[in-house]
Amino acid sequence: MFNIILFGPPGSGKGTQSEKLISRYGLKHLSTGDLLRSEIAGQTPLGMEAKSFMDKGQLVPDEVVIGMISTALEANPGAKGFLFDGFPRTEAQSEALDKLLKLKQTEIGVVLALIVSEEELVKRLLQRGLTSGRSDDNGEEVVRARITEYHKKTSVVADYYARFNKVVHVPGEGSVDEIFNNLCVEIDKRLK
Ligand code: B4P
Repeated sequence: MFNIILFGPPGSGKGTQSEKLISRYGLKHLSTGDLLRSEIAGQTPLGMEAKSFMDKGQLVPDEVVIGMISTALEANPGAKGFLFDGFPRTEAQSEALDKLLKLKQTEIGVVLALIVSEEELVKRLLQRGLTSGRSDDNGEEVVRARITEYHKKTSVVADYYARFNKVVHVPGEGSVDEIFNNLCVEIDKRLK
């Protein structure tokens, strides 16, 4: 089993690259953003709670997303490996993920961290907001709040995995295919 974390600030291209990576490597895609948006669409109690945080550009409480990931791992016993997209986003989520994977006698193989400048992130998210209908892309204030939340709570996740020598930084600006090829080079090195 080979498990990957695709890491980076909001709008760094995690969702975009995940689609390509799961198809190349046959991994199960676990995106907490997608899982939360599907709970919101289904108007579940969890979705309604999550929405109140997401609309303000804030992270959803740890226990909510950890519970969702735990359920998703249990639901996919035969997976060849998992691609975690947008999770973990706090140190508590990182520790919880390590424990959940240990129970499955596996671990994170690599953390691929996409590097994108703040101005490019804001530009991409506002552009997506024109068509996505996503309330968290709707206006510079909420977009900047998400980036601030990333610096306050999420950037430490890279430090956490760096302690185990698992982090590789990959430039996240340029064409989608160019970035994808650079990510594949890093994965292939570790699969050998
Ligand atoms: P997510 O759904 O994870 O999404 P994201 O941060 O917006 O972006 P991503 O990096 O996937 O960007 P994308 O590829 O789409 O999170 C949404 C919210 O959910 C969070 O703010 C939080 O509230 C909540 N949440 C999720 N997980 C959580 C957790 N674990 N704990 C707590 N809360 C959680 O790319 C963005 C745009 O850029 C797209 O329009 C794309 O077309 C464009 N783009 C991509 N690559 C490009 C390139 N190379 N060049 C130009 N444009 C590019």
